[in-house]
Amino acid sequence: MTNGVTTGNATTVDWWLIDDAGPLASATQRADVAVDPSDIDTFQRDGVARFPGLFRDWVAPLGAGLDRIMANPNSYAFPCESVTPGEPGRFFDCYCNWQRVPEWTAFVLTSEAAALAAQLMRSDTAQLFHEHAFAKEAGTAKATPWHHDLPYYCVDGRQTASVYVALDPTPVETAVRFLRGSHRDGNTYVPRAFRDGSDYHSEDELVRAPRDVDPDDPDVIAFALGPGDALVFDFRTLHGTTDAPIVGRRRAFSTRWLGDDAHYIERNGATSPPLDDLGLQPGDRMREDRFPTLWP
Ligand SMILES: O=C(O)CCC(=O)C(=O)O
Repeated sequence: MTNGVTTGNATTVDWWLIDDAGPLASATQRADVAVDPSDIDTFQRDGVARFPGLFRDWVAPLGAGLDRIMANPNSYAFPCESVTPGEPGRFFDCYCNWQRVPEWTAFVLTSEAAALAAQLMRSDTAQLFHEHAFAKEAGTAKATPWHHDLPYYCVDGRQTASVYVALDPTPVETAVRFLRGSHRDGNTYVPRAFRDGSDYHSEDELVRAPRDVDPDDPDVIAFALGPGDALVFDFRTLHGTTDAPIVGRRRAFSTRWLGDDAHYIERNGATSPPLDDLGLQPGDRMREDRFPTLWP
């Protein structure tokens, strides 16, 4: 335990507050957005694309929800503190709370995120997998280890997207960096714990994720972000940060989206979130009651 919070994303509260999210999805409407074809090409080619200011109006409500969780983490699903005793700052993350935080429920059910993800994935549909929020407080000098998201999940597919919304001004030095084109390298990398960078135990044939990526590699890209700017990246795109100390706060709210070809997969190792009770067979589409299709 650190600060009274279980280390590693364990949870004592039930993720599912809503038995069947389908009716809620049908009763609500998502905002549309016209994505420029050049941004779709960028996302497909580089594995990441940027949308300045798109979610400016959501910054205050999304941030208020995250601050409530950070003040009372054990009442929410999968809280995690990744700064170890003696290290400066606070590196907090949590996921699977969109049903518990009304502002986040409103975001997934009404914002442009679903339409944006669908178009970038070149998918007819966008199905919500879950959300993941991050906060690094001033002075935190803990790198986010290089990783890609797909092998943390019990899903596979080539049409996936994370819509990552910056909630604070984020200078390029402390922003998430991406290895451009790595979503197309054919590798699946071993997931890593954020707390100490250690590899997850897995019986699958996975490649060890890079411990660091050459900062002078022209394919390492990062963007200074303002509140409400979004980065959208493929679950297969490698990303991480340096250990440059955080100035001010650096919070972000990410929603994870599944496209037409995404499906359930059984992994021979831990997944995050741990979803081994879904009653699905490999190849099945994820359950609509838990993971509602929100686009179209
Ligand atoms: O904000 C960060 O440092 C990490 C973000 C991340 O790894 C993700 O959204 O998948």
